[in-house]
Amino acid sequence: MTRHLITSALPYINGVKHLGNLVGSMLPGDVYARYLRQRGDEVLYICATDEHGTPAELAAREAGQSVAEYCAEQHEVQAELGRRFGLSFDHFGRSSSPQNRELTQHFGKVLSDAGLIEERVTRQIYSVADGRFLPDRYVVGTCPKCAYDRARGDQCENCTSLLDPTDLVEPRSAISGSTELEVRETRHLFLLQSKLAEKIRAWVDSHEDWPVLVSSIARKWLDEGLQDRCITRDLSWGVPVEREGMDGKVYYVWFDAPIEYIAATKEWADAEPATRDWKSWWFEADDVRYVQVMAKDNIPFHTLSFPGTIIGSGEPWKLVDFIKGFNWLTYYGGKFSTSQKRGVFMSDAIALLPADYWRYYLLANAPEGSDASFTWESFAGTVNKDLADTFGNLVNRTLRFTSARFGDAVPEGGEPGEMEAELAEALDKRLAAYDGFLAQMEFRKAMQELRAIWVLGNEYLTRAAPWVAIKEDRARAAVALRYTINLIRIAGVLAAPVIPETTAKLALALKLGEAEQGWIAGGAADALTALPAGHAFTVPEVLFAKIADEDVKAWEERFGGGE
Ligand code: B3M
Ligand code: ZN
Repeated sequence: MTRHLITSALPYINGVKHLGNLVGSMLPGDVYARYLRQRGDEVLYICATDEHGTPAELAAREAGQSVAEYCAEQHEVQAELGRRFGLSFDHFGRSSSPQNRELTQHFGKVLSDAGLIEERVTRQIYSVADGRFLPDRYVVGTCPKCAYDRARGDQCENCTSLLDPTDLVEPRSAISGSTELEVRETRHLFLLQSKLAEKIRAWVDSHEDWPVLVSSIARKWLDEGLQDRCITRDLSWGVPVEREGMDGKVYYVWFDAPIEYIAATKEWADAEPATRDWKSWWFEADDVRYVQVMAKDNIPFHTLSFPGTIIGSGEPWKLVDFIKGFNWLTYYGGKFSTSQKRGVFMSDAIALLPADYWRYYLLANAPEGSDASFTWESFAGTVNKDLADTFGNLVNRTLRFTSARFGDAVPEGGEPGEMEAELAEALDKRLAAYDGFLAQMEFRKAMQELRAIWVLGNEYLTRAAPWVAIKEDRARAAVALRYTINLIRIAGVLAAPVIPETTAKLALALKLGEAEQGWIAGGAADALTALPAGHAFTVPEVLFAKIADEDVKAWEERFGGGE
């Protein structure tokens, strides 16, 4: 049987992630993992914080902490937020782990042994005052094209020209502001991707089922010609390069970060070595289907660089089978920005409302085909219409009415008729579609089907109108309520990967056993009679509170709206 390995792109360590990061990597991975587990499949879902690189160092400095201290603290913050959002990682690791150091150094060595690494001397900007080489983006100065005075050494934000740090007029260090800069020579390792390009292309081409977004980005880079890539940096924070004459150098963060997918699996196994085998998931793992989830800017690293590392190693490490890529979630059409603190961050969101409100909204509006825009109005609209009025209301009005007229158990009596047959038929179609979309990780379409199933329940209930029927035909009312309660169980089971907190409450209210919470496998007709007459329940509290217009206004003001 196939085992499923799932990884979400690793959130960078420099602060709490925003809703765009959540919907672009972690949340969809979680829903997919939950869906497969519920189907009874074996799943390993791995994520970690990405902790190396200059931005981590600078964030630590700004926080007045050592970088190790800073990363340890921020890792805990992100892990806790992940738990509060219900992200069901089997392991949430750290790219600064000893396991990742060991594996990264291993790959560095085997690539070198394979003749795919070359030492080259490069010329880079050195800041005397800071006592360090400056990455291009940390050199700022006046743009030679538009005279913008805060242009970065890699690109001018104002006129978008691509720059070289030496192009800047009056360059200075973005770290200290010092203008005492020199061009110095420094020796680095280059991965000879040009030698791997044909193998990488053949591997990319062998994946016809990849989403267009993913394969088109990979092909564009291949068509432009894969360049050899510098995989080391002059930094102290990172995985040290163990090689003569390379003291004080570390591997580039984008070299070690994907290796952390493997290393985090080892971290997971090392915590319980008697029962867990990390290598079986990664090495000669032909029975594993490996799925990665990420936003589009990460796609080149996962379709070219990391596969290059693996293919180049010549060792039978697992390559990814399917990549789910996302466009951007924007905030009112603009960028969510960690550095500028624009938009809604996971910590803000969870302080306002429970995770399920966000989870459903984000998936229903996932930036799949194109970018999608977050606005407070659309958020409130979706929550109120879909979660409160459609699903929540179906559950509460059905169970409350049943409880009042028949007591706290699935009503007994009567025979199903045409209406119930029609319900089963409609449900069968929706079930198949929903299952198919989740299996293909088409989340927007899946959410449309889920909502359609909730709507189906409401329409059936309105048509069957037990509150009318009960006046003359109590058995007819009993059938309608019995079927609706069963439909509610089905709807809850199907929604569990998406809104797990709510469906757990619902499962408790419906007193469902484990088997009754497993994926709906047989046909709808069977599923609609799974809870027999007499099965006890309790009426749960209102599942979703509505968001008021005042809230929308207040949140727009607090977080910034359309301006
Ligand atoms: N940390 C995502 C980012 O910061 C990056 C993903 C790494 S996945 C190996 O844009
Ligand atoms: Zn410019």
